[in-house]
Amino acid sequence: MVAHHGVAVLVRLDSGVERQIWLAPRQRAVAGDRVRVFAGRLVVEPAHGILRRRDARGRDRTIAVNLDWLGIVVAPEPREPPGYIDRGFVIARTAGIEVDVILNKFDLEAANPLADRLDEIYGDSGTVHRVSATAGEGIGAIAEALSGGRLGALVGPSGVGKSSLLNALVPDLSLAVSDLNRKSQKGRHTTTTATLHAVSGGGLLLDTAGFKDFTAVDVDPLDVARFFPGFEKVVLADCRFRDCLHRSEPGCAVLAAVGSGGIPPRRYRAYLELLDEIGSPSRPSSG
Ligand SMILES: Nc1nc2c(ncn2[C@@H]2O[C@H](COP(=O)(O)OP(=O)(O)OP(=O)(O)O)[C@@H](O)[C@H]2O)c(=O)[nH]1
Ligand SMILES: [Mg+2]
Ligand SMILES: [Zn+2]
Repeated sequence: MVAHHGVAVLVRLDSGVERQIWLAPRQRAVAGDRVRVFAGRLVVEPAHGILRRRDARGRDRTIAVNLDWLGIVVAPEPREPPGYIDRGFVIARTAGIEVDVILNKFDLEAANPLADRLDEIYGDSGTVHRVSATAGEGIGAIAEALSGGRLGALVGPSGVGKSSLLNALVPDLSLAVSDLNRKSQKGRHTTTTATLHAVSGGGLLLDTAGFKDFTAVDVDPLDVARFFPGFEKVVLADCRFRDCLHRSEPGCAVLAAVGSGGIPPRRYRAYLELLDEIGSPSRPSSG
């Protein structure tokens, strides 16, 4: 399924032709769903790689399904909220989705030091792509990450350039793009609905509406302990307890790595913050 239009959805048939199909009452479908069309009706097949988040109002939202890959897009301007990338990694990995970080607007001067910092933090967890949608630099690597018919999505705060990247990747595509708000330097929530596009090399890539609250759904503390980015250096099997949360357990390999400088204290503090938040899901999100 390619796009959602409220009471109807746009479906791409095997022939490549796109067709609008009415949804049955209470029927649900999201971009990325594999569907069959039978007598003018939609049959939605079971999905894997389900990416969800909780929005500022506490509602659970499905961003996309059947994802093999997630590109978390950030930029020197506007900067993402603290912990955004960490949450993205944990949420996606828990759902079995591979993650890369995409630093867009690499043409801006502030991008260089930011790229080095991102590499330092996330270099062991995924690729940190340095790209510029407007200069057309580095974007081929995004298509490559999807080669072999993989399905991916770009997510990130409003204004980092997700739609601009798709426009650069897909010939003849002209998704709406807007300048940042001059006062706040934030995005304007230009994209309001996810859309799916074929990129060169055979992959499929979703543009999504920007959001700042990447709050986890279906993630428990043990998922955070397993999937927090940067803990790959530590062999988690080395923790004495299989369900170690790396707080104060004896024989914890993560604590040992923090002690010996293998994991920076800042990263460990970020981990504890996310762990506390996941452990108390009733706390209202600050948005
Ligand atoms: N300098 C620079 N500006 C860029 C680049 N890519 C995008 N922009 C600008 O960033 C602004 C926002 O781009 P969009 O593509 O609309 O951002 P988005 O992430 O799709 O935003 P939402 O749809 O609101 O989530 C526009 O003014 C773009 O021209 C880039 O590589 N370099
Ligand atoms: Mg957009
Ligand atoms: Zn441990």
